[in-house]
Amino acid sequence: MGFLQDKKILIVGVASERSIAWGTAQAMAREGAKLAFTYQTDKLKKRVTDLAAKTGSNLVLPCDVAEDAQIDAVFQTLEQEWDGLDCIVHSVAYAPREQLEGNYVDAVTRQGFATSHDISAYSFAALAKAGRKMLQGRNGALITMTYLGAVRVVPNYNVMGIAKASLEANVRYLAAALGPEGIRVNAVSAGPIRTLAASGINDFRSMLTQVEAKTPLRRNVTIEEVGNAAAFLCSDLASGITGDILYVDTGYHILGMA
Ligand code: NAD
Ligand code: 0WE
Repeated sequence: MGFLQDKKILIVGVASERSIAWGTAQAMAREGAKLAFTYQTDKLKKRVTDLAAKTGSNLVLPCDVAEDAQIDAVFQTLEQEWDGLDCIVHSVAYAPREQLEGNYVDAVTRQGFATSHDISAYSFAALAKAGRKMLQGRNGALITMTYLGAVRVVPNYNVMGIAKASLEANVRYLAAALGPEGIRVNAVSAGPIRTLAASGINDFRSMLTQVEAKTPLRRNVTIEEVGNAAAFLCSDLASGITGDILYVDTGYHILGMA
């Protein structure tokens, strides 16, 4: 019996077989969870539906997290399918492309700042708000994905770093607000991984090479490793852990000088 046997879990953020959300879904399915998935746009519907099927799931719903109506519709459907929900996995981030290069002060704009915070940070609270009723009374859990750029300066990460800092504070405020209802809230801080969100980032390859050369384990992390940690945080094995950021980055974040 897996450590998530029969838990009902919503996965938000699968875009491809390289997605961190997909590594998480696979780990959770392996441990016995029943999964539902969302996709951002119609372009991704077939891809997500095909991946969901590999985990035995046919619950695949549209959800652009910029739209409250779409978020509400997800939980309306889930309420008809399931008697409750044990976990929501939020694995979503977006900043307009031009925000993610060059000097932060040159790049940042009011609109770029607002959009990146809306999609990458507020959306986690929005899912918590809409999913709250279904998560109550069953030791529910919320998980999100963050990055070291929230707490250290990483060249070109720019406004995404500020949005991830907001997301990490969101983890703590949500944990305090929902703890009395038995709902735990945590984040996994992953090392760099080549996913769709990383494609088109200048010099991403050299980031991976640098990490490999310097980090304690001398290699990059995988979506399977991030997924295993997320599955643990969702499970009753982590019943005493809330409001925390768990680094799954082959140890890179401990370094002061490499
Ligand atoms: P990915 O491209 O596979 O996933 C990003 C997801 O965000 C996609 O599924 C996309 O559809 C979704 N998304 C973007 N805007 C959305 C919107 N408006 N509504 C709904 N969904 C939306 O890339 P990934 O690397 O797996 O990213 C997942 C999470 O992991 C992100 O929060 C990212 O910041 C975080 N993360 C990534 C890395 C990395 O190096 N890849 C490292 C640490 C943390
Ligand atoms: O969180 C991320 C990336 C999130 C992301 C990626 C894109 C690319 C396409 C957000 N918005 C967009 N917008 C797009 O138009 N990561 C942790 C991966 C990442 O991105 C970087 C990194 C790392 C690491 C950008 C600059 C520097 C380092």
